[in-house]
Amino acid sequence: MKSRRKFLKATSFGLSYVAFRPVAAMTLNTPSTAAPVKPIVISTWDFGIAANQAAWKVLAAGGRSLDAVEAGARVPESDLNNHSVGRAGYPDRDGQVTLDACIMDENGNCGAVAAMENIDHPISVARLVMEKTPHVLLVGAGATQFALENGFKKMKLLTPESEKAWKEWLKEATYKPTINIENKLYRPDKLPGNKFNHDTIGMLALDAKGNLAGACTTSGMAFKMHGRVGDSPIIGAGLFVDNEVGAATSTGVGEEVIRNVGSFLVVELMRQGYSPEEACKEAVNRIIKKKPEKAKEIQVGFLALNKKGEYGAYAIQKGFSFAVCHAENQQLLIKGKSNY
Ligand code: SD4
Repeated sequence: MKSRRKFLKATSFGLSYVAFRPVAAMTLNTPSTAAPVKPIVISTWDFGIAANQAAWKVLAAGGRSLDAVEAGARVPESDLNNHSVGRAGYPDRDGQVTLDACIMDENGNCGAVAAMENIDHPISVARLVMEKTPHVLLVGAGATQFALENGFKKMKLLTPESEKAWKEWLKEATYKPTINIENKLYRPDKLPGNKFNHDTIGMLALDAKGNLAGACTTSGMAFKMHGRVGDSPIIGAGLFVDNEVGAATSTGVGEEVIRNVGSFLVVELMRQGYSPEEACKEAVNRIIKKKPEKAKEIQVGFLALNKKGEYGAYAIQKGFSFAVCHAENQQLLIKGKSNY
């Protein structure tokens, strides 16, 4: 009751705040599982706030959660200041920008692209894979070919800023999958949760009809090996949706998420009665338990939404944040709880 009162107070404050200061969001330390609401959209990291706005337009008009998450994920994909999602993402160690994305609807349909080059908006290509092919995942040149055949334009993705960062990295050329190396190398204030932070976006939505969908899109770990694919386009790892139970997504070092089939695990734990936050925490604990020393050096965060509209998150390291958007407050930013 206490936390519900606190939440309501916070959200009504949020409404007026949003009305007068549209560019600023409010950050809360409130428990991340709040009173259930519907429709709702949640997404990883601070920049999820902007992405949520696009998704909200769809949800507020009574639209489908699948359309909402696609619209939302496209926002960071086209943000030229975002170096870990979409067209301005940092390249791999060979200087190639390769993009990964997946999407999943309320009927268990899903589509994905991985290691796709020269095409922006991988989330929309992933949706087309889901809707127009008998397959779930297209990779590399095949994904690019499919996108071109479906009206996408070929474009150079490496921006001058990304190229500069890559050339700087080449001086030492050491790939260390430490906590958001792509940000840490250049600006300490770009660490997770900071206002400059940009990272993989995972987005989950519950529409007015009570249907769930999710999307996840990334340029992957900066300066990865050419051809490396992380968790983000892997159904069950970076994203999973089960319309009977809930949806989950992840961010951080994808290898550890894949090893634990993280998002599927979170959804299955919710099926067993865990709250979204408890389920995310247990998935994080599995990673830590298997590799306690490595876990100290890396970030992985999970975000979950259940069928009732309750949400929660948990990460290995502090600094993980997520954005929440519903009728009462469209710019809520919540500091995720963490093991360390
Ligand atoms: C990956 N999970 O490719 C993504 C990247 C990410 O912080 O979230 N980076 O492993």
